[in-house]
Amino acid sequence: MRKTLLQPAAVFAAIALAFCAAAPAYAHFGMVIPSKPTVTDAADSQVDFDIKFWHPFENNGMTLAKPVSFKVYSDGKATDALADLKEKKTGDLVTWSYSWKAARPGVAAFVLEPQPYWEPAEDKFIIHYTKAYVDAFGDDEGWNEPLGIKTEIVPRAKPGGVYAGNTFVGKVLLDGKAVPNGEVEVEWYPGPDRKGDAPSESMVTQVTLTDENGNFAFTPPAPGWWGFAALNDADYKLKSDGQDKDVELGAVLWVYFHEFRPSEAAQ
Ligand SMILES: [Cu+2]
Repeated sequence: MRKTLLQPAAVFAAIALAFCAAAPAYAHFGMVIPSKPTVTDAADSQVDFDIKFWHPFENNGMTLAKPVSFKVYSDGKATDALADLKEKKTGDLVTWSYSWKAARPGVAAFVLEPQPYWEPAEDKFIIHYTKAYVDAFGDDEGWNEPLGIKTEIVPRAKPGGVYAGNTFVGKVLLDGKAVPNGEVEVEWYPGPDRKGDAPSESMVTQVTLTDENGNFAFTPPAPGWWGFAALNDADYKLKSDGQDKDVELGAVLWVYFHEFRPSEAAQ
């Protein structure tokens, strides 16, 4: 019994390794990572973004083809900044960068819509609508409004103001409607030059579920960037080699959790 269970898994792993650059069990995440989550100083108002399709905890990934769109939402309007994205290489993979300057107080949301990514190992396409927020000059209002994208995580805790050990709460929307009992994958991103170390594969990608109202809660144990990926099947198919294939729609949100060091202010 056990043997027959193991064999398909081994075959799956071999196939996955052939297509996916790294360990196959690890989850894919769209990534939009600002160089800082909050701008406080006009002399230091430039924010540089690292944009990629990745296995964050393992810190390796896939090539990200030229996105469908990259939008900046601020002051109630969306601006397409796709033309300002710069292609770069991370190892031998294509990733992207983007630079933005905070010009006035307010919260800006940055949203990547990638091209569908065909993942043979999972026999489906993956599209991760990926979002991050940056708040500037003390105005941190408006982060709890849906942006109206295909699928998104709407924060229910201020994304620019959470410490490691705080509970983050988000609401998952698909086509504007709450997703009850939906899966949300969670991964830590150790940073550009590090990779995480977990006791087992099941600890690389943590998983939580939304409640009947589409809300989920998660409490990161450590500071840094944490990604939340709410995954749902699209109500349409895309063709690979003439065959209809499932499409995974991900609503991905990246949130920075600060280290809690209250004594520093007193020093
Ligand atoms: Cu992969």
